[in-house]
Amino acid sequence: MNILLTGFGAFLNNDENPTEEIMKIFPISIYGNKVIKLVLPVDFNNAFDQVKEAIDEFKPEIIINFGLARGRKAITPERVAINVNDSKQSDNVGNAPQDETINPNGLNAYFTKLPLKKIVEKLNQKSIPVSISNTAGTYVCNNIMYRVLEYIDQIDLDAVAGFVHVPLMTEQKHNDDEFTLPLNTILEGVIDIVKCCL
Ligand code: PCA
Repeated sequence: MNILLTGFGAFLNNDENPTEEIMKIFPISIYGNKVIKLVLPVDFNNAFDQVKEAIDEFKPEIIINFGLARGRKAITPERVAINVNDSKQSDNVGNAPQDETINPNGLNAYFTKLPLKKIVEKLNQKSIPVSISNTAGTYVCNNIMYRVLEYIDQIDLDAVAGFVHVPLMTEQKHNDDEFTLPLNTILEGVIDIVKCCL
């Protein structure tokens, strides 16, 4: 089967994005399954295009999108994406939508298709900080989560799909009081998350 994983590039005050680093080092296959890896631009209007192309080409059975949530103290699989674009700060090309919908004709929200409890149990066993998040925010990550779940619903693709936020990585520029995890720990968590979906 094909597995599609995505991360994001740098944005706002984050010079680096651990999810971009994860895409660089994640293996290209896992238990014989092909892994397709993309790094998406932090751009409300264009981030989804590459994901859509990859979904159309590879018809992945697992799709997991990753992003950085600075300030979080754990790896946080998201429960729900809402039909809202609302951001105080601009994306990388200057969009700062206010109280907009992602799709004016779309559903209010989509729930993740990731096995949340199984993921929490598995990462807990390894003592990797993990907790379920009930909001993916209203910035570009929520947008991607919503659009992926909406799209696979529209094309009737039976995929295990969802979004996971990760904390800052220790290797990137951060203040002393900010929570971080070493890149290797984040990688281990991400590998376990993919395994939970197989
Ligand atoms: N995090 C942002 C967008 C890109 C990223 O890695 C977010 O949480 O929306």
